[in-house]
Amino acid sequence: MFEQTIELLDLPKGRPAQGRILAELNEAHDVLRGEVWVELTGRPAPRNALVEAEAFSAEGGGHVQIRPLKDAGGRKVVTAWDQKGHFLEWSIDLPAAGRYPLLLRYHATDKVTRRLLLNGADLGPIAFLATRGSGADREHWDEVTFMDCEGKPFQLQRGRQTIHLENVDAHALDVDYLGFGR
Ligand SMILES: [Ca+2]
Repeated sequence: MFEQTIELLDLPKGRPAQGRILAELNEAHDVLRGEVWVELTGRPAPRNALVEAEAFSAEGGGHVQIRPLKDAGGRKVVTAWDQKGHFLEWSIDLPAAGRYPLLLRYHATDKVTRRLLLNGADLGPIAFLATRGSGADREHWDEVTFMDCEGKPFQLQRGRQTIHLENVDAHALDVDYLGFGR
């Protein structure tokens, strides 16, 4: 396991970007190559379409814990969401109708599945890849976006939205915030 931060230069600003990052590891007698596909939204999520995970509006089937994240200026996260059938629900007001990806900042030590209901519609399971580390540091957290079953952002009306996520695999998912990106 290794981590390397690189700076991406000359990418279009304010627009989505997709591409590959190639990596070469030069050993004494070998060169190991790997690649990863990346997608950048190009625009930060609108602040008014995000909700802190700890500000959930409903909970059932268990009780999460809320704890502060180290060195994060008082930022809090939801943890101990590791029982099957335990669900959380959040309400978010969207200022305008449109197409939005679901966005979530999380930490997980294993691959995790949650059942998603959006405004009461059962959209089935969504999967989260494992992130790094224990979740104690900011670098252990990743932001991920989800699209609808056609690979497009969700078509949503203006006003109150309800996001419902249910634990279906008894794996833990720690969440910082969630909502809708651009
Ligand atoms: Ca939070």
